[in-house]
Amino acid sequence: AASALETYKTDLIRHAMDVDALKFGSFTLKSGRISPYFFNAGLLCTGPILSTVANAYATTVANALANGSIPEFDVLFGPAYKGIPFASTTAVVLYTQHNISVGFAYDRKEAKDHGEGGKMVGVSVKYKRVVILDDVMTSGKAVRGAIETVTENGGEVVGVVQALDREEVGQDGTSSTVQEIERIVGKGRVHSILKMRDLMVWLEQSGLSDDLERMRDYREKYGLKC
Ligand code: OMP
Repeated sequence: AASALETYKTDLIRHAMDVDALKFGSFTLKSGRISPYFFNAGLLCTGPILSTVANAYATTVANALANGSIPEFDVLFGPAYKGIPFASTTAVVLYTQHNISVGFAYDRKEAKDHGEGGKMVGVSVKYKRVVILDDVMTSGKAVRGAIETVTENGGEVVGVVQALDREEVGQDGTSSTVQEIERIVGKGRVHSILKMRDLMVWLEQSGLSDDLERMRDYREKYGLKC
């Protein structure tokens, strides 16, 4: 049998299931892939759930810093829109629970043509080491956009932390999305709270064998070959 998941992971899965942020069924993804599960991070929106999510992100960031897989950094960047509350609450928890002090920044989807101008809000990323905090990565299109935004504004992306790694093959169809993104930001620098395999462990331990079977089929088709 698979080994038990850490508490911060099962907490997140349970909370996400409670509010339908994590669903099993049949869903068409942005990439056109038909998936047996969908993770809608936008529904993780109560105080208790945000607290669980921010704790889980902060634990993931702190672990990655502690084992040296991401270097010390200056700014947490939350891409609009869903990344914004996650990055801000994670910056708070990094400070209060882990004594790690970082800035927080996000972008607008539409540039303002007067006043503050530009797309960026929050602390400046210029000449700064930046970690991107995002919800979920499938083909990597969304996260590539976030990397571009930070780079165009003079920042250096030194890490990416996502809530869920769907562990799928990327745009070139051979390597994984994570490998493709690590070619841009550096090897070992893409992290996630949960991976698809964690959801499969959870389904197995919960006796949900039909869903598990559909997850296996999907993984066979679009998953990492390892
Ligand atoms: P890629 O841009 O293909 O990596 O897909 C990631 C984006 O798809 C996320 O930022 C979401 O907007 C959306 N998505 C989810 O939110 N949850 C999923 O489980 C799957 C997707 C998706 O469409 O692939």
